[in-house]
Amino acid sequence: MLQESLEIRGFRIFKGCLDAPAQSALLEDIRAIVRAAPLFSPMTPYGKPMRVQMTSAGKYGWFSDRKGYRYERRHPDGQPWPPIPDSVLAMWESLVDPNRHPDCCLLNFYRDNARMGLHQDRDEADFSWPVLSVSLGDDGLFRMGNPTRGGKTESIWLESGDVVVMGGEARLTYHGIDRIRPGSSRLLPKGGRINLTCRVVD
Ligand code: MD3
Ligand code: FE
Repeated sequence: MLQESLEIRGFRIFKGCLDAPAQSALLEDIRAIVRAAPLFSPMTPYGKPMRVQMTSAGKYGWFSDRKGYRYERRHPDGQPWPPIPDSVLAMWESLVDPNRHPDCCLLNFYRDNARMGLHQDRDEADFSWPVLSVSLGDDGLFRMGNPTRGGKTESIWLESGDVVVMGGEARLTYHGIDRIRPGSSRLLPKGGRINLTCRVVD
């Protein structure tokens, strides 16, 4: 695991952190999660399904419906979420904190036309904990804004194997994925982009 990083607006970006074998191994762990806890399209509080499909591992999973955004202890099918893979915990231990594990590993899956609008992540109790993100598959155009809505933004392409740590000033920064670049990676046989984020929730 490469640990050289660049920093933009408090986002620590580790380009090419995972090599091809590590990406393939992580993908197998993700397939096991999706078998245990199938992907679903959360409903926004406005009643529209999100374009990104999701599932989670860990004590909590992120969920959304007409009642709002929140963390739940169970998948919508009623089962507890599967455990966070050791490979992911090892990355958290070396890049974030060896003494406190994340409560949730949220898995986002982007098909060709999926995107995620600018938003803040604020359903967690303690924003002093960073969020760790791992990208796999097709490139995604990641946009970073400001701690309040509006203002200038900066974008970078996140590629398969890139890792980002959002702590400090970056933790409450508006961010999103404008689009993916279909066909840019051969990791996923049918294409698409996976992003995994680890969060401390409680
Ligand atoms: C900045 N995911 O799951 S990862 C999300 O690529 C999310 O799927 C995007 O935004 C994705 O909430 C971006 C980078 C990221 C993740 C969480 C953050 C940036 C963040 C939380 C706080 C601040
Ligand atoms: Fe987010």
